[in-house]
Amino acid sequence: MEVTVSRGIIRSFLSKLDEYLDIDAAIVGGGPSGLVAAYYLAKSGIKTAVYESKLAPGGGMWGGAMLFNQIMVQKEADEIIREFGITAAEYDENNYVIDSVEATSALIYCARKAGAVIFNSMRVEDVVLNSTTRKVNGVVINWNPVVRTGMHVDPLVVRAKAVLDATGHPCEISKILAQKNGIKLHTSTGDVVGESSLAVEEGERKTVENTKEIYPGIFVSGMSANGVSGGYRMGPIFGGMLLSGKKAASIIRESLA
Ligand code: 48F
Repeated sequence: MEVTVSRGIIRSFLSKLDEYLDIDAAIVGGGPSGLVAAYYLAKSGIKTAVYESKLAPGGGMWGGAMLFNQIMVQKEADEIIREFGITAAEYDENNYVIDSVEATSALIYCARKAGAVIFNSMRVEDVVLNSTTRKVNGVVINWNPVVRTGMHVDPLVVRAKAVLDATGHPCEISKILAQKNGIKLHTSTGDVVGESSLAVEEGERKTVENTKEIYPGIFVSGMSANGVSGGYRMGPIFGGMLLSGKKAASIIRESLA
C-alpha cells in the first residue's frame, strides 16, 4: 500500500509535468489577476499552466486588509463575480463587500475546474528569449524552496507561446526580462517604470489600461501591469485585478489566434 500511494503520486505528477512542458499560456503568479486570466484562457480551450511560488495560490487576496478578511469589489466586475459563483453583499451603489476566503478559494477552484493546471511551490526564475525571433517563448522553472535556500541547482524549461507576468507588486518577470536583455519594453521609458503610491480610483482604472503585451510574447496583469507602466497601488479593492485578468486572457487569446 505504501508503495502504491507513492507510485500513484509520482507517476501522475510526472505525467502532468511532462504534458505541460509545451503549452500555449504560462501564467506566472497565482494571485487574483493570474487566476482570472487562467480561468478564461483554459475555458476557451487554451492550454494553460499557472506557476505559483507559494504553497497556496491566491496572492494578496486571502488577507483582506490588515488581516480583516473582507475585500471590496466594484460593481463593474459584477459579471466576473457571478461567473465564479462568489457571494457578494451590496455595500453601496458602486461596491460589493466580499469574504476574502470565499473569493480566493473560488478563483483557485474555478481556474482549476476550467482546465488550467496549477503548479504550486514552483518559481519562475527567468524567461526563454528566442535568439532568432527575439520573442519570449517560455519560462524557466525551479522549486521555490530550492531558490529560497540558494541551492545551486539548474532549472527546467517550459515552452509557452505566451507568458503572463502576474507576479503582483514586484513585477518580477518583466524586471528580469528588461535587466538581462537590454531590450525596450512598451512603456513610457522603455523600462519598468515602477509603481506609484496609493490612489484608489486612478489605480483601478490604470490597472486595466496597463494590462497589455509589453514585449513580444509577454503580457502583464494586475499590480504587475501597474508596476511596469507606473500605475498606482490601490489597497484592498479588487475589481481592477479581476477585470485586468479577464482583459489579459482576451489579449493573449487574440495573440494566439
Ligand atoms: O500579489 P498578487 O495577489 O498579484 P495580483 O493578481 O493582485 C494584487 C492584489 O493581491 C493586491 C492589490 C489589490 O489592490 O494590490 O496586492 O496583481 O499575486 C502575485 C502572486 O505571484 C506569486 C506570488 O507568490 C503571488 O501569489 N509570484 C511572485 N513572483 C513569482 C510568483 C515567481 N517568480 N514565480 C511564481 N510565482
